[in-house]
Amino acid sequence: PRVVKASASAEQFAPSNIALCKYWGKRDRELNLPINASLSVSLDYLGSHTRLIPVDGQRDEVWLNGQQLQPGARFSQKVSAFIDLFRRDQDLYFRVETRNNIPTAAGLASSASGFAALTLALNDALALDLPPEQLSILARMGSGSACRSLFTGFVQWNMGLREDGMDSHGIPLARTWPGFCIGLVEIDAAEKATDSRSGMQRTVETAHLYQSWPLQAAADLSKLQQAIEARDFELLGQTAEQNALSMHATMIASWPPLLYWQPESVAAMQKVWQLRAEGMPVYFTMDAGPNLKLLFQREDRDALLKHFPGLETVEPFGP
Ligand code: 2P0
Repeated sequence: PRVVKASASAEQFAPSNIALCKYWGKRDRELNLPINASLSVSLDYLGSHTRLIPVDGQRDEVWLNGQQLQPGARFSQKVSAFIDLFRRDQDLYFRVETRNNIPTAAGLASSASGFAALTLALNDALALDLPPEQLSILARMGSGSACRSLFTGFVQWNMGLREDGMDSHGIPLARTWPGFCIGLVEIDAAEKATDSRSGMQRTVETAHLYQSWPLQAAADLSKLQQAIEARDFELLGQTAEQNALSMHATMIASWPPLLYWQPESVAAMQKVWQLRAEGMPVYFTMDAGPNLKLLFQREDRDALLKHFPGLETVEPFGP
């Protein structure tokens, strides 16, 4: 982007997002260009608030949920490297304060909302005035899935064909779905041992099963588009659940094997299958962590809460 010397404080929010068709595998690791297109739904009020304050020092200060991180911490380095894209060779440093109202690094995509909010805040602090698609491209370079968190509702991330990545960004699918619910089943909020970045790399490099993933993702993407267009909840749920399990199958087939599930994750999946057998249309999706995200409709919320007490529910399109 065009860099302006003057900088000001800024504060922005971006939502987390849950992919219904997952991003798993890169064709370019520097630019975060995906091997497959993905489709997500943004989580309304759940996400990251990021504040930027210019500082006089010679490095950025990164704060996460009220605590200052060591300059060598992984998140701190990712944030500074990302701000380098904006500062280039200028002496322009920030105190970056990020607050997530979702558990950090528990497979609830806090890096997506974090880099999206940081991109929006940098756009303000540096008075860049960039259009949403360009902000989405920049956010993608911080964390791939962040390009989807620039928008609300259903969002598609096209893989793009260009080598420079200028056609690989989020696009909002202007479709609403009142009563569509996402429930967060927290199995374990602890930071995971293998982050998505190295997990997907390992899968691409070592799992023969990964060969089938782009085909699965392409087929699922068109089914999801159809389901959203027709508000066909069963088609949406089935497709999202099969997509998530297919992604996890490629991870399990990697070497060393990559399994994010815990015994409680499997128990929760079996509970969902049992409820479905009893006639309740509820489905799940899972990311690079042990937690489940349930997909269901508002009319089933009370019944579902009996089986998943304390379930945090988000209605991305309202009741
Ligand atoms: C997704 N995930 O589509 C998939 C499903 C995790 C599982 O996008 O290396 O943190 O920063 O581009 O975006 C998480 O991957 O990875 C992710 P990088 P990112 O939501």
